[in-house]
Amino acid sequence: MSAIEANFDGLIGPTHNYAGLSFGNVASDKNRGAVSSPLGAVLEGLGKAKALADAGLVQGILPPQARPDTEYLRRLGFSGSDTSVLETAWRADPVLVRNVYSASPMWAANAAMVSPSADTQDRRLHMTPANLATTLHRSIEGKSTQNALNAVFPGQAFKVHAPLPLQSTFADEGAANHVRLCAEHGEPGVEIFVYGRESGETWQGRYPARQTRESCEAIARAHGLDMKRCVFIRQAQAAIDAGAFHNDVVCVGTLKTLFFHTLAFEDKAEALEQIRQAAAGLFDPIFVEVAEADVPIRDAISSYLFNSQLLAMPGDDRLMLNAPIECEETDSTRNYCDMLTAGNGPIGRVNFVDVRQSMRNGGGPACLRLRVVLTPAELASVNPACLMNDARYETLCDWARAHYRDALHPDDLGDPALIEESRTALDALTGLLDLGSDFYPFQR
Ligand code: SUG
Repeated sequence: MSAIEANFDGLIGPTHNYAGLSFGNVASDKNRGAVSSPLGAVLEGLGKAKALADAGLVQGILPPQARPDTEYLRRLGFSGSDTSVLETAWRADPVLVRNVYSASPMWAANAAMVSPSADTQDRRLHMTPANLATTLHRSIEGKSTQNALNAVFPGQAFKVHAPLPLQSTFADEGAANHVRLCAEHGEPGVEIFVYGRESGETWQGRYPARQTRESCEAIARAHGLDMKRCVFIRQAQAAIDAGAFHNDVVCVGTLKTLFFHTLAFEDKAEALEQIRQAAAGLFDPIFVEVAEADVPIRDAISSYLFNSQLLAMPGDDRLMLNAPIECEETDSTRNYCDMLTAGNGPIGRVNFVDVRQSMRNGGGPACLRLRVVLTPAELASVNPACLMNDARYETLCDWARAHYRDALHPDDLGDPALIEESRTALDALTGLLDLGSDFYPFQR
């Protein structure tokens, strides 16, 4: 068996809600104040993961983080019992409380940048948790992500770094701004880092550029990558202004294929040439470029066509796009998908998947997963309780039904009962995923 590309999905936490926290994320803004369904969301996510496991892909799970993050509120001067910390903070600043309640770690594409061992100097699999410095609610994720990755990927085969310094110069959003192309997963590949801005410049955009060139370069260095095989590309400001707050909203790639919107990169010709050069001697990249006339960027962003999982499915000779169901409901993207699969290009099939609960916060099928290329030996080292199978799926669905609310309004975050509810759920989860009984801060 050679190396495979596994998907680790973020298990959606019990406080999933629509607080409108992400400036520049059109869906998050549009749905601010809507009633969410944490139970519906977690079941959608588990369903997506289970379907890929059933089809023969290796599928893992990353645990949610403890929310509310009461430690964060304590650092801001709130004191007393956890309940009174929450109550006082809610009275003083409900928006702050919404930030520490966000279930945003579900978007595992933002958990880390990952370099497979085939690309690294020391032949270990390197991961750098994202610091998510740009948004308040996500900037609290990095350290806990590091702990989670250590629990899921233990042992010498893996090198889990600390997040980059939590500073605007090193703003980093993880694999959502990273694409790896290769001939075979286990062979050396080309690592493409996409950044929105350089730290020194005065950003003129309508929305924040969340990734800096400096953070990309630091990660490439820390992972011990061969710089000849690394490409640093600037995301188009037009794409960010249209709502592509991560590159994976307008671009996805796997193996030799890069699927992207024509407006994704600031200098497209230069970007493609750099990729060709970095791949020279390894493989010829295949570019599938989607024209504005076929899919206007507006539709690309509302339907999340490029936030699909691009997958080599067992038994298929062409790639499959695991696309949000919104792409079937949008005329331009549905027509484009029909055209794509009728042609003889590298993408031969499109499957539509319903992850609407996450989509309403700007997270499609590709946001929900972290891709990790694993050799057989590395796969054998992964915490087996975090891998999806029939029994685990049933157990996790039962667990969610026992603990999750069916409806949650952002105003419900002021309800002190939610603290205990969410802790009871996560405490039970540590047993199911074999994370140890001191995994979460509230357990220690
Ligand atoms: O960072 N939404 C996330 C969506 C992340 C999508 N990930 C990728 N593209 N890979 C974000 O903007 C919204 C939370 C709220 O508004 O309540 C949020 O954080």
